[in-house]
Amino acid sequence: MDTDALSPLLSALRDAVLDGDARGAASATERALGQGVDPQRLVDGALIPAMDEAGRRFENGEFFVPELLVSARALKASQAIVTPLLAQRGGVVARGRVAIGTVKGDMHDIGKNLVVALLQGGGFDVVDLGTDVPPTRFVSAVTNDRVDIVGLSALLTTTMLQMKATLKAMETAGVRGSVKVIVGGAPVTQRFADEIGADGYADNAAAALALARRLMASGA
Ligand code: B12
Repeated sequence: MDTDALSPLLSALRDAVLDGDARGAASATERALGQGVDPQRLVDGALIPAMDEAGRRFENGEFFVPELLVSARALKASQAIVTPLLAQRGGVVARGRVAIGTVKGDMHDIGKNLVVALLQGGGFDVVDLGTDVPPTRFVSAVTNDRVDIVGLSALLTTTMLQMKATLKAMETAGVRGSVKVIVGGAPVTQRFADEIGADGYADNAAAALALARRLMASGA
């Protein structure tokens, strides 16, 4: 489909998310998929730009938390349709096992859910620990779920510090050496990842999948 034909479909989805219109977002998603638009294109061309715009409006005082919430709910109505399609792309052979969650004190999960979908789509077996995950829960995922990689997500500058606390808890429990730890989320940087001693950082879901594959190839 050429870009001209695609853009009204993407705009309709983006606008429905920004209007907090969950039904509209679901039907715009179905309509675009019905016309052959790739699900990843819907994520990159409509869902992520919608959340960026919601964030911009929040910063400018045009949106408050209730507006952010309804936009996030509308986005999730689309994500519920798109995620299984992205996750289906994987092969049947698991490439490795990843436990991933949003760190303690942090409820943001839209980006983490995208990472989950792409990892599943890339053939990884994923244990999704959800949001507000305390360090002890990440530790028990390593001991009980036999994971190769632990993924930590944080969207707040305050909760980023929980990443460091989680790595420390893994060290104290004696399990840090048995897994690779990857980190991400809007405020996280490669520099921060290096500072806290994480094994990898990625700034988007596709890069997170590439990173997880690299780590597995290097013997995670
Ligand atoms: C939606 C949203 C919310 C929703 C969240 C709904 C949900 N279920 O997720 C709600 C309304 C609940 C919310 C609440 C709050 N929010 Co908010 N929120 C946002 C917003 C607009 C979008 C976030 C988002 O979903 N982005 C889209 C996704 C796709 O991007 P992403 O998360 O970065 O993920 C990608 C990458 O980072 C990476 N990635 C993510 N995780 C991981 C993990 C790994 C392992 C890897 C490798 C990669 C990776 O891949 C992802 C996919 O490409 C942002 C602004 C923004 N533009 O970021 C503010 C923002 C994050 N929120 C903010 C704030 C302040 C809050 C509140 C404190 C507001 C309040 N006063 O109550 C609360 C905190 C609640 C809490 N305890 O968590 C601030 C944070 C400021 C800061 N510097 O800390 C922001 C930046 C808004 C702003 N500009 O001020 N929020």
